[in-house]
Amino acid sequence: MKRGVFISFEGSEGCGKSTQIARLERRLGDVGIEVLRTREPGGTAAGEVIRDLLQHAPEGEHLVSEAELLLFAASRAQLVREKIAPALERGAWVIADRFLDSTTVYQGTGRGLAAAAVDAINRFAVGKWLPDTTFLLDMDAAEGHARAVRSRGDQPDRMEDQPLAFFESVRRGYLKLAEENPERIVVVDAADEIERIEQRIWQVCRQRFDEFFR
Ligand code: Z5A
Repeated sequence: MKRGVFISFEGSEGCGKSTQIARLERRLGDVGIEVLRTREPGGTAAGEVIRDLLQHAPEGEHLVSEAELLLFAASRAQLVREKIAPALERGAWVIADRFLDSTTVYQGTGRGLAAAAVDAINRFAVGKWLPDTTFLLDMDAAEGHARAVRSRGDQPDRMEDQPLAFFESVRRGYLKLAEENPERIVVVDAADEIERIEQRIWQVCRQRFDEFFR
């Protein structure tokens, strides 16, 4: 059995990850490819409890950055072994709405935790399971935030409730990561039209993983 393809989507809030993941999932379904779609934090029973603690629960309000990092990593460690690895092993594609790059950038660049520690914890959490390709949906932080507020229409959660400078540093962190990993990370202009972004992502998937479409 051929191992499936592992794709992750990254970017700051409101950049259009959910929109593009739904479109890619539909296109893959149309050609008969099984897809497991995940989101982080969360995606397992334990992960959803961690998500609540990180984003909404009053008990998470005063979490220190180090605890935040370990909770994101714990949620991912569970998701990888419970869902992602078995799906890839049975030949399905996995499309992850955020993966370890989010931790590198939000907890490393954004919160200012030491890059070496973040990297070591990230690697320990995911083991050998790394994305084959990552789409970074890049856009101006203020515009992304405005989009997210328009589509959400309610109060920001704990992770969203940060100053603009935080999201600007997140964007810079992502672009630096893309520069350092040009083979894996494909930067896409997230301010472009939805259909054009969809086409670009599809084209990259067809080219890179041609053997799945024969
Ligand atoms: N976090 C972390 O700190 N460390 C970690 O390790 C991990 C996560 C894994 C998770 O948030 C939070 O946790 C996140 C990072 C942090 N915090 N922040 N900020 P989440 O899961 O609740 O949400 P999100 O990942 O930030 O995504 P989102 O805000 O839900 O947005 P999205 O999925 O990227 O975008 P969308 O829902 O597809 O689109 C937003 C709106 O824009 C919607 O109305 C669309 O119709 C519209 N849209 C989409 N594309 C376009 C284009 N191209 N043009 C115009 N309008 C568009």
